Amino acid sequence: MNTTKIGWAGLGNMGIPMVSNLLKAGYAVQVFNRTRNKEKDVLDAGATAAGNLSKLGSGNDITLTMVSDDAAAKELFTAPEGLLAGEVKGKLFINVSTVSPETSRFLEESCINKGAAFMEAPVSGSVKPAQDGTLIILAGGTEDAYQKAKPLFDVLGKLSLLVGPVGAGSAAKLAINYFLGLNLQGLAETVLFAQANGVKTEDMLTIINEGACGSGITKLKSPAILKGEFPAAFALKHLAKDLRLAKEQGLDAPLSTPLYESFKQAQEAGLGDEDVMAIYKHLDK
Ligand code: NA7
Repeated sequence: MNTTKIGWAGLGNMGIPMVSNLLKAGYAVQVFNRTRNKEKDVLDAGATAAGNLSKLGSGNDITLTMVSDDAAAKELFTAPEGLLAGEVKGKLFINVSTVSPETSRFLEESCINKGAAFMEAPVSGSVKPAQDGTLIILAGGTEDAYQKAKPLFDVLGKLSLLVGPVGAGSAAKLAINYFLGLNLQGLAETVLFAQANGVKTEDMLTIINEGACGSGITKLKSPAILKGEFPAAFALKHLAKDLRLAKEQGLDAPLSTPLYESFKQAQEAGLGDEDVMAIYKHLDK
């Protein structure tokens, strides 16, 4: 059993497999999720329940957060009964959700004001890499915080990089998710174009995946296109959010606006809770 006490807030699609891996690695993990019944799986796997955020923050050495967006992360940290409400001097907080660099710096300042340390560590990879412990972790913060967090990152991911101070990890995450969006949109448009000209979807996907244009993401998402089923590994609404954040962060490239509009429209059309690859379904009209 590892003696560092770990707290975890946010048990969605990503939080649950990540906590499961920490438990398997021998960490004592205390958890809290807003919708309490979603704690069940990890409690069954050996986690304990904090009951509220304040206890979670003050009762553990390192507390990680994995929630939907900027507003949720801010609320977790700064609500009157939030993570920082109790005595947290000397504790380390790590936000692994994707938020803007500005929100990350706000969270850092909130922690420092309470005598605690903060690190951002958004992850690249969705549910399968989270289950397999093969995420890529894009850390932003001090070397000291990184060294404390590294043993956890080694459990959760296949690679972690300290890319700079708080804000840099979030910027790197927005950049890689822009690239992800371009890939998904490109894959969908390409297959639909071929299909409209009489090429079977299966054949077009084989041409892509067996050639130089094939990649981890095209191979991963091909089965969903073939089945026409898009259960969320990474919900489309989250990528729409990341593309918006990238634009707000200054991304003004020829494809950035149409790409964001495409995912935004797909979300507005009701596909937000399906997988990012449901962009194919949206374009297939
Ligand atoms: P999910 O599966 O949509 O889970 C979102 C989690 O965030 C879930 O635990 C939610 O709690 C929690 N949440 C959302 N809003 C709040 C507020 N306001 N307060 C507390 N908790 C909240 O997302 P994923 O796990 O796939 O992804 C999370 C992050 O990774 C995100 O940054 C993505 O961009 C990538 P609930 O169960 O609804 O009570």
